[in-house]
Amino acid sequence: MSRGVTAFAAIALLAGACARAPRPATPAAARSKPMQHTLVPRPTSFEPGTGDGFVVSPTTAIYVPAGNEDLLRIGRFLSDWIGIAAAPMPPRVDVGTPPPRDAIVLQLGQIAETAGEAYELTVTAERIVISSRYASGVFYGVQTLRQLLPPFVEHEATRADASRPVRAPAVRISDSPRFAWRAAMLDVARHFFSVDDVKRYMDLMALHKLNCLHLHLSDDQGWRIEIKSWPNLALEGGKSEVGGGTGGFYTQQDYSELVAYGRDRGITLIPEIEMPSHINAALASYAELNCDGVARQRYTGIEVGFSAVCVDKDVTYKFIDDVVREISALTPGPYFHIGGDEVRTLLTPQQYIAFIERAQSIVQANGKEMIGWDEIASAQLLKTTVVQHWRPDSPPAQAAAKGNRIVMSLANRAYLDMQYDPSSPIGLHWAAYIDVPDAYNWDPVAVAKGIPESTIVGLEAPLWTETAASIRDVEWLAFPRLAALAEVAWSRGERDWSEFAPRLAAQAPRWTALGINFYRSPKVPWR
Ligand code: TNX
Repeated sequence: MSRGVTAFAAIALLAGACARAPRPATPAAARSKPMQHTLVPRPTSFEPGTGDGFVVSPTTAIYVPAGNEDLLRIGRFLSDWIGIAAAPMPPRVDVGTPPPRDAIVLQLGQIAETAGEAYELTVTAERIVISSRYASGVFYGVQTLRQLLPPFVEHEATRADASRPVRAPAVRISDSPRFAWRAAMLDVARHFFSVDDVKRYMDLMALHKLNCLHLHLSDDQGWRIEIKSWPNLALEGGKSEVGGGTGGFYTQQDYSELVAYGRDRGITLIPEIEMPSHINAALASYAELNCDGVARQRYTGIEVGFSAVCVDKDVTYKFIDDVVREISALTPGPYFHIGGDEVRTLLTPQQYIAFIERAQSIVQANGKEMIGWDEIASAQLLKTTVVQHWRPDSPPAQAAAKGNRIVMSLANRAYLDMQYDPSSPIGLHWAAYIDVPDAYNWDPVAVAKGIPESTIVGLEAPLWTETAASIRDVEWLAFPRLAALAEVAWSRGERDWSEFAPRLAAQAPRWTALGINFYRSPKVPWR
């Protein structure tokens, strides 16, 4: 392996891939064969091999190329995931030459598909081989391999049972994503979620090949990240949350830990500081940010759109510049999300537009590309700015006309905080009830009605947490819908609920082994 390829591969995984990888060609033809596998998201091609497949034995080792830190780390992940399911010790990770049998080989090299996250996976009785041009593709090949192995492998307490073979079926898989932007959003402002909670969410995202986590770090109810030049934002603004709980915030070190955790799992972090509205927590922390110089009361309700920064004060832009600068310095990913939605009071359309353009300059000056909710499309946008389309009733025409990249997050399809049906004990329903088929049966390009496919870079599934107070609540809202949306984002070709539903149902034992609190929707034929 040449050094050049190795270095490039490292960058590809480190930077994460959302919206950076080349766009794949038009979808391959749909296949409507009977279910051959239970993989979610569905891979591009799956050809069953002959024989019984590969059995992980006490002597099986995982081989990675010498001198490649990314593949070494991925090999160690795989070893941890297999754990003690087949032997008293997890499989050894080796940088030597792989033997002809009893080996799981992770390698970089030429494969037919050029997209950054593409991989090939071959399982025979002798070996398992995962190949990709980049470490990010190897990582996804390993996620697929996890799903080929028995679900009990995922669970520490149930897997040390030598009577059950750890077998992967004989197969040849070739796979690559349809969209480079496959994101989830977690609102840590309405309720605060610990570093461990966010890591847990990233683990579950990675299993489903999602590659971007947008953290909604501030809102009326709370400010969740330490800003050294404005310490009260976190110390005061971090103290509240919906319902009156104690809130919390991430220190800069916590945030960096999340960045690194995501990077190792192919997930780019996108920080969002919401402005010019949804900003009460900051207005409660610093009196000078208010036009009247009087600090606001903390807010723990769930109404939206009542707060706004004082657009006429210089200190407002100093504040924004400091916040964007400090967070950008901790964020290797290329994006900074400024919110920009639901400015219901205080600002005229002209003031709003002027504010967005000024915020955009600040983000640009700090070396990042701006993202905003779709309202920002009324402003003059830089070519690099990304528009996140959430309002369900209209296609993102304004953004498309300007040629900006669009991420689809339709509230009536992709909002994980919507109730499944009227019996859901948590969740909102202002946009829709979204049962699992509703999350699955849509196409981000088709719903954009005539907007060129090339402007739609992918999708994001936001999870607002007005009604979700714990990671158990988050999991219940996210699963199974996040898996359905992951397939919408990853899989090419036509999709059909009746083909997907049994595959989705087959995830239940693995999710149970992982301890996921998922919703057993009556629409899914759980076994
Ligand atoms: C709309 S979507 C919001 C959020 C709420 C969410 C609840 C968007 C850009 N704004 O502030 O939390 O609805 O579903």
